[in-house]
Amino acid sequence: MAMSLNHSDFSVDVLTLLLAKARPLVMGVLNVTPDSFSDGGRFLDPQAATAQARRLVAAGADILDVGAESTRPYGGAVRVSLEEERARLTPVLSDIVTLGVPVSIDTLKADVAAWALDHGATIVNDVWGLQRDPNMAGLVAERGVPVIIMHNRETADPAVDIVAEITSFFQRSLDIAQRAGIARERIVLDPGIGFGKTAEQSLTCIARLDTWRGFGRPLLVGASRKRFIHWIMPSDPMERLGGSVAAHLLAVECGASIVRAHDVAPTVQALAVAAAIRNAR
Ligand code: HH2
Repeated sequence: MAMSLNHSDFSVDVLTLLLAKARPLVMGVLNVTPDSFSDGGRFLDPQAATAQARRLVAAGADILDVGAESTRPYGGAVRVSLEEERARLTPVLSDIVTLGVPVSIDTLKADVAAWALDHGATIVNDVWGLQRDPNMAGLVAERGVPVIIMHNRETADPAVDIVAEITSFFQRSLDIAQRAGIARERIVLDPGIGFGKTAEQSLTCIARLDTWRGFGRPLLVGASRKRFIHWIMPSDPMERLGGSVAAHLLAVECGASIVRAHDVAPTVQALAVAAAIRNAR
């Protein structure tokens, strides 16, 4: 039976929330950026950002993932200074941490993560899996917070065996985590859909997700509005809702415990219907 949790429970153990809810979690995306690939500029204004956060929570988001620097691998996301990233987050973070769901900070910088943890975020989302900023692992260990380790690479190479590459990347990140003193039960693994991957490799990541169940950690998939959908059926980012929902449903079938979505209401509804059909079997 589901029980209610407050956001401090989540910092104890990601599995606590998963077990308590007994269903996949939906992480709602909040981009306080001018240049995110699908919604850049829409939520740069603090009022628009907090209103969007409220909508995401009302729609059923279990976690809010806030980012102030686009991670867009191709198409030239502008690198943002520490000061600028913090300035974008400052008017938003203190408000969204009061909404009753845990907030994760999506950043490449340990200094930004530390600042966000000081201001109420309780999860670190590192799209370089502890392998970019040398201070990230130490920070996560010291604060004892959950961390999302996402696979990434600079460029896509169709010749790469993406499943094997992600497996060794995860192993390397887990070794870094262990050496830093991060408890294994604080870790979530994410194959990083669209990051340094061809469209086919992104599809493979979802189809072969069960490969990484062997690490014994919850798996997160963020397929929302990503380019592989356009590769299957040409569409602008804002027109990829059907593909995003389909990808997340299949990801859950293949073992994902958390999906990262811009469009929370349809994702929550689709997951609930899929679960109900599964239960009726
Ligand atoms: N995808 C994006 C950003 N952060 N974090 C995790 N763990 N997994 C993902 O798949 C992931 C992520 C890209 O999406 P978005 O935040 O909308 O775009 P941008 O990075 O351009 O702001």
